[in-house]
Amino acid sequence: MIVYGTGYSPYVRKVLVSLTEKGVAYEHRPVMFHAPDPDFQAASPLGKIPAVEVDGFRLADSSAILWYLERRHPTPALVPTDPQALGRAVWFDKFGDTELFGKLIVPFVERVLKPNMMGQPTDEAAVTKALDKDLPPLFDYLERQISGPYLVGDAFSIADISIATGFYNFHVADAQVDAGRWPKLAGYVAETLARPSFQAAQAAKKG
Ligand SMILES: N[C@@H](CCC(=O)N[C@@H](CS)C(=O)NCC(=O)O)C(=O)O
Repeated sequence: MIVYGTGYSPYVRKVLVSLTEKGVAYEHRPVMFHAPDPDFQAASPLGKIPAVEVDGFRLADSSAILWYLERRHPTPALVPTDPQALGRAVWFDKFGDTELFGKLIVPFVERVLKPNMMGQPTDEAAVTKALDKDLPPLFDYLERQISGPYLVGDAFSIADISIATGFYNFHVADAQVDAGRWPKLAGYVAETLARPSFQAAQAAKKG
């Protein structure tokens, strides 16, 4: 399997973590979004990352890819079968990709992406707004949801992958979850990012 997308992307990381958890070998091509690589363009209709290609089959979108992988390589399962657990796993995948991601990524965009890769100045006020206003209600919610090592049921799942992935970028941007205010979330994030699959994905090529 070929995986397109820089290792900086939280969405690409979802795919790399899933592949490692399932023990599937892959070739990583760390392209930026909208890269003019014809093979990547063919795999990603909107030019977004990630996209994958396997034996001529091409697919974009991290969630679509995770569901494809689940059917193609069912063990270990990353999608629960119990109806309520399944519903919650899909919810956390969606919540992570949409509500959480846009706010969690702000420190990375402002402090890493803009100055180092886009030649633009950091807007530290935007970082302060994310940290002080936008993220606390989401962290409060997650703190209430955590009661063990996994977000859903008694096994690691797509819920954990999709919630934890953006915290790597958060940490790279010198931002931390305040363990005094959100002790369960801080512990959960540290433990999840310490998994070998996340460690391998974090070491993935960035470009
Ligand atoms: N829903 C997509 C979102 C992917 C996405 O937005 N990736 C970003 C990079 S982290 C991207 O390609 N951005 C370029 C764009 O939005 O045009 C997924 O889960 O894969």
